[in-house]
Amino acid sequence: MSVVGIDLGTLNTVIAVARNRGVDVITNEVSNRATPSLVGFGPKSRYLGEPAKTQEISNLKNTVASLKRLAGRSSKDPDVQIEQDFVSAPLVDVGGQVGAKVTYLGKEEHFTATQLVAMFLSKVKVTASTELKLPVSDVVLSVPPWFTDAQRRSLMDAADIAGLKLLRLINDTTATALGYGITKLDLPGPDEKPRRVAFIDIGHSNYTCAIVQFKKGELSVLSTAYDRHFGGRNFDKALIDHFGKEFKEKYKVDIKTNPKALVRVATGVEKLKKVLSANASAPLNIESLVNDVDVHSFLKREELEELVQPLLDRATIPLEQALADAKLGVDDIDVIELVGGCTRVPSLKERIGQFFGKTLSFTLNQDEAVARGCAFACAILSPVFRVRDFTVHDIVSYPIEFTWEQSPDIPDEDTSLTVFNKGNTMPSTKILTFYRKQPFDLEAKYVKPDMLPGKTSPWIGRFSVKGVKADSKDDFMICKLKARLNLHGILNVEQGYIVEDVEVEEPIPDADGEKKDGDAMDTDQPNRSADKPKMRKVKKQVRKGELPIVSSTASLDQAAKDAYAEKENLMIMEDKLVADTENVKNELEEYVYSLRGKIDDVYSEFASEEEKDKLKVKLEDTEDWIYGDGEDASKAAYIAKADEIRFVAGPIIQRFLDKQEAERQAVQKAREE
Ligand code: ATP
Ligand code: K
Ligand code: MG
Repeated sequence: MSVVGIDLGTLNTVIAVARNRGVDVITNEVSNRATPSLVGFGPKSRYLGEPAKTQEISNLKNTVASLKRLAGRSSKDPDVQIEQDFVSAPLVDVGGQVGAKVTYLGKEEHFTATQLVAMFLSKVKVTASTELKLPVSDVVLSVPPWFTDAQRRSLMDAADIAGLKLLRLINDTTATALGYGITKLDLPGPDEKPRRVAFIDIGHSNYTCAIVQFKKGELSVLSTAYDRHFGGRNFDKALIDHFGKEFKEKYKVDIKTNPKALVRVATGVEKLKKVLSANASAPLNIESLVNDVDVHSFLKREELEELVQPLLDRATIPLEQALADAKLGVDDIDVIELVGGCTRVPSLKERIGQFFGKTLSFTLNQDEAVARGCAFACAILSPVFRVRDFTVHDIVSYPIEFTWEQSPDIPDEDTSLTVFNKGNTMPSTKILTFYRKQPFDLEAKYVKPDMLPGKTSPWIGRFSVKGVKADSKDDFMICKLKARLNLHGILNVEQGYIVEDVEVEEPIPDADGEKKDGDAMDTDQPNRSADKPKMRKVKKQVRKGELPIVSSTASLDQAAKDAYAEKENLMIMEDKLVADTENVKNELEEYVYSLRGKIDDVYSEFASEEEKDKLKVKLEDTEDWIYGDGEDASKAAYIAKADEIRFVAGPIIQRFLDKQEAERQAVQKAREE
């Protein structure tokens, strides 16, 4: 069993694995350490990851990007409109959630964002298990700290559909902090001043700053702040607009109305942007952009900075917010660690450096820190691994409240309670108490909808508490509900039970006895005595039975999840058949090619002229077939063709092998004598 961490980035996904020696990043089928976070659809199969990127430009309408940013979002959310600018396939409503409309196997299909993420994760699973030569199940997946309950549940469902066991969804800056802390041997001891680090991650679409406090063996997130729409793609967009205008004037080509040209410019400007991070100026040259028109241009770094001025002006807002939330000043921060591809941009480094008045630190691998942290988190949780103990205290991103209908029997009862506040420790459990004579419902929601991404509904879930009734004396049942914001950052009412107040007798503890039961504080003064323990009467709440709870949340129900998983498995089989067919076809081609080379060479003396002619005709026919009618044949058809050739070539090859064997034996015999 393997231990895998996945940084599902907006642009690239990085997979890391924990091994006994430490954590390594896995390379994919084309030896890249990052895989494009893309899924595409074709007439015969899907394209997942690298092939989706290779096919992208000729398959724009059927290629979906921004997977994680779509997951768990409503199609009506204005944020989805923003995403559509970065996704070439049309986004549509699929049963309330956003999804993509594509043509797959020649048919129009609508897939939900959850399904699309599941498809990509299926590929991640194959990439990891191919490289590790082990089955992959246990994984930890990163998410931005601002992900809501619905977004998190969508990713959890996706992992489930892909057949992965998600041990934890971890906030990405927390993963980075874990990777930083767990490898440091010089963290402050319990009585020393803790080390405070600002982790700043600016990626393709998202900017997060987390202030984290370290002591030996533990980390505590003090605050996280973010700009949800700040990253490399905003730089790219500004550059595309700039060159789009320029090319329209200079070359009379309009990239806005030509999707392929637009993608080629997008690829060009991303490269140019990277060159400008290391150089004062850079060229942009694209051949035959539209109708054989070659375009040439050039940009200085200052010009880029002017183009993204509005963005740069926002660059320190998350930093101010993070410090304010942590109630700290810049001087309280000991180290500023930068990760994410976009922190390579000099103007951003400059602004962040100026803000803190300190040298910035780049000791983590900017592209791999999140994935590595996820692998450490997975190792901590996995039973197959022993790692150094390291405790992670994360925090709640948005305040959460429960609301309920007033009990007809308790007229002055409150009808809502904020149970988790922003900045509270996560995971966290709260026990709620209700006095009721009948079943009742609770609803959980985010207290401040304005804090949520886009126009996210604040609703989290409805929890129906069953089995409540008046007791034998027509009194209330005392109902206790266990609400938990769990390791993944989602809210559940995990358990319900009833308690009764009863009087019990218990020994009176010694005056210097350490333990007194909290519930029993209001009892008689303890009586001191040297010999046998004196008893006292205390009122205690004893558990009297379970209360069934029926939950409805943004998670898919089991039947829907099973149906998606079944569909996913069918698509995997379809992809596999296409890949196998392609392999068998390639083998046939190679077989023809190699026999043609050998028939007048090493096999020549083992075949009669008639046999040679027959084989040559067969090879030629087969080749014609492969490039003609057999271009797109079935796996079985390719195998049958190979068998036909083998029927003719087999005896010849056998004679050749027999001769080789005879020679080998002769040599051996000569040696033995
Ligand atoms: P996110 O974290 O927002 O979900 P991600 O994790 O996929 O996205 P990263 O891989 O951290 O993003 O960063 C990718 C971005 O960094 C891209 O926009 C890329 O163009 C940009 N980038 C990478 N290298 C450089 C560079 N040298 N100079 C400028 N930008 C760069
Ligand atoms: K990444
Ligand atoms: Mg990232």
